[in-house]
Amino acid sequence: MKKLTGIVMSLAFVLCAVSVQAVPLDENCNNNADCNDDVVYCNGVPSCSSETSKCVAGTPVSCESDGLFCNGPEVCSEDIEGCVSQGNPCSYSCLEETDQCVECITDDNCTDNNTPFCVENTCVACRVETDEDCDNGLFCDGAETCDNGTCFDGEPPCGDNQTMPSALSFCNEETDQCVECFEDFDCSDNGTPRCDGVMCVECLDDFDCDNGTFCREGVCAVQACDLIIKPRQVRINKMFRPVERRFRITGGEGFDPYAKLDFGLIRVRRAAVSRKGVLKVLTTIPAGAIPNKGPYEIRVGDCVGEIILR
Ligand SMILES: [Ca+2]
Ligand SMILES: [Ca+2]
Ligand SMILES: [Ca+2]
Repeated sequence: MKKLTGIVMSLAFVLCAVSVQAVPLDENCNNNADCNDDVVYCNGVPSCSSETSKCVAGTPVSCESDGLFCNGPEVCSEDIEGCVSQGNPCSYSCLEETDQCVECITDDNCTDNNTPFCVENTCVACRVETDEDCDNGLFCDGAETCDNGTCFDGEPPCGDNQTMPSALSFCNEETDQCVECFEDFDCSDNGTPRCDGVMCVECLDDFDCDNGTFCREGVCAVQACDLIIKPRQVRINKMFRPVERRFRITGGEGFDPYAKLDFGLIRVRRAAVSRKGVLKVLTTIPAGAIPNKGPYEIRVGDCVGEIILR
């Protein structure tokens, strides 16, 4: 019995092998199953033509669009034996609304430091009329401006250096200032040979002045005298509110008690001159307005003196 079963199965196998004998294209066939598929999915499955009874090529798989532009066209994939999106069709950014490839959509798409802003899908140096985008942080080469996405250089604010040595033609990048000089060397006028950092002046201190004159604000003053101020010391430590202070002031040769008073940040409220020519001044010292302790200059006309803030 076992033997008979074996024979039957062998026979069935041979019959089967004969029946799957595939038919190539353009050869005679009886039905679709006869026709040989080339195992390529995307070119479709061959079939047996009912008209000619020959095998004909299959219809290539057609993939329907998913309506999205930015994931690329849908195409047949042999790998998955189905349709796939081919991928972003743009080398930069893709705009789904208009089905367009563009340079950028947001600033993040602009990776070149020279054109970091995205304006109307183009990477530009500056946003429309936004001069700050072009500012290179330098004062001395002028203020850069933005025009239609492009930055333009500014005019140097101090002019062309050194063509007009008497004008404020030097530029100080540290203070953002046009200056006449950086050092004495830049001061060509013998009358004002010293540089105070901004201007050429006659003197920086008394040593620059002859004939008993004194240096006052860059000028050697003919009339100069020392003030004698009482009290000489004023306590400002832990001063939380303004305080009144009275001073009695006399001076050396040239002292004029009626001359203009200059107490700087200390406010002069009243001044009077005694019969002996002593200038009496009532002042208010504002709290917190005078930052430094130490000598504090006071002027009466051409005369200068100092009190000591403690
Ligand atoms: Ca095929
Ligand atoms: Ca698509
Ligand atoms: Ca600049």
